[in-house]
Amino acid sequence: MSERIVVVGAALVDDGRLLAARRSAPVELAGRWELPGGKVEPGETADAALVRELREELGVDAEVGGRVPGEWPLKSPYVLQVWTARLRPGSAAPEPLEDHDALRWLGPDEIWDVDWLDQDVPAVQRTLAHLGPL
Ligand code: 9L3
Ligand code: MG
Repeated sequence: MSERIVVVGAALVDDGRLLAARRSAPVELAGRWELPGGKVEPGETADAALVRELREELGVDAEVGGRVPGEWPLKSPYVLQVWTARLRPGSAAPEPLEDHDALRWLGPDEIWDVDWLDQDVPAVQRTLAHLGPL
């Protein structure tokens, strides 16, 4: 009943920029920006889920680093956790293959130029504090 389901989001950093993805679905979230990712499936580890989600959503081959401390409530029963990630050498460039209709690589001065989902705002703040200079 009170089981929570973890949604993993990627702080995917490349060349000093953070990837933001604009959701195209569901309609109440469409147009808002997020750290890409999704639900951890039963029996799956968080980092395996993130690698899978980034492959499915963006077509990339990613390597997951460490977890950003903290957890942010989403619509019950979901909670958001964030992990750092990088593109593996030879990975394709990210493309919005499902659930997104635009991607942006945000430089340090551009992080707040996009309309992040409400729940992603504190997660992005904590991520930046955790990472230090991009
Ligand atoms: N969500 C919020 N911020 C994020 C992510 C990856 C997801 N950075 C929310 C949106 C959905 C739910 O979590 O309500 C499940 O995400 P998905 O599986 O639809 O990506
Ligand atoms: Mg998703």
